[in-house]
Amino acid sequence: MKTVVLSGGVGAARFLTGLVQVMDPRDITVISNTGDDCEFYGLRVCPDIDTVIYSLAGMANPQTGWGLMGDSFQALKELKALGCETWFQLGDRDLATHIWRTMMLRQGQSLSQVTRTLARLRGLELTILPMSDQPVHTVLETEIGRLPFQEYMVKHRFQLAVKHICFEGCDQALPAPGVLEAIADAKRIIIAPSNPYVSIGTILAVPGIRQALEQATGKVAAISPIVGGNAVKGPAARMLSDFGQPVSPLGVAQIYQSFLDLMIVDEKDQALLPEIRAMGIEAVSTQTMMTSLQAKITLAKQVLEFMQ
Ligand code: FO1
Repeated sequence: MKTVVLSGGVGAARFLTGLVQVMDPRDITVISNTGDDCEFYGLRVCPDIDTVIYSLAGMANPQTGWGLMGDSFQALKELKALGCETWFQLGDRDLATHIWRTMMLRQGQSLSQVTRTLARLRGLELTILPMSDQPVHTVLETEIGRLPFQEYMVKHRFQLAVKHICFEGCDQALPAPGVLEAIADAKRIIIAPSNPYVSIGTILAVPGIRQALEQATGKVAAISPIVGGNAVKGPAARMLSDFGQPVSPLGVAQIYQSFLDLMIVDEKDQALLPEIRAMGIEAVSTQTMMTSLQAKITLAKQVLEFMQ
């Protein structure tokens, strides 16, 4: 059954690791956030695309969820000696991906083409589409000024209050080829447990994508990235609070309300189900913490059952 997954980085990669075990990966299309993309040392880095590819290829660093397992950082050490900033940890083997991607883009290939080839070269059978082939840059207006996403996230460890989020380039961006078609054809659309502002929100900001979800005939479900008042990973809880939203699956459901059919929350948040249902959204609870391969598989299986 054709299934679309809207994806950020680590949380989405964990969920997809389970999903490919419980359905035919050839029926899965991932639409990936590219607002976090950045350039270091002249190289194009696509953290969310790479996190999904490395995870599904069994190559990801299990401690961080991003980067490669067992990677070394010799190139970064030398770059530091040459006076470069090295706060973004690019491993030696990871750099090969960014060099190769940059080469292909410079030869005139689109990001979708490069991503498709990369996924195939890593042995993956599912389709991974960037949200757009045009550059979109997530920029945060913080208490110390405007910061590109990775500076806010990694250099400042997301400890700054966020006043506003901009998706620069978004107005000129088009959904990548196949994105709108995949949403229209899907029987199931799953919003991964990713940040609703800077992962999924970025995808929704590409002109046409939110509208495609609103018009989709397939059922749309979201897995909450907020559990028991905290984000499983990253700045989602802090952002909900900065924007005056409930720091709970309720706040997440409000962001997706115009297209969401089903909200899947952790059993710790079971008490919120009636309030979500009162918004006209179906709601169910289950164990959503993906701490082992078995937990990822169990969650994926349950999500498919809930969506039947
Ligand atoms: N996250 C960090 O917290 N610190 C890093 O140094 C870092 C490096 C990095 C390198 C390649 C890559 O693909 C991802 C990397 N990430 C790093 C993760 C990334 O910053 C974010 O987690 C995502 O952009 C959010 O989805």
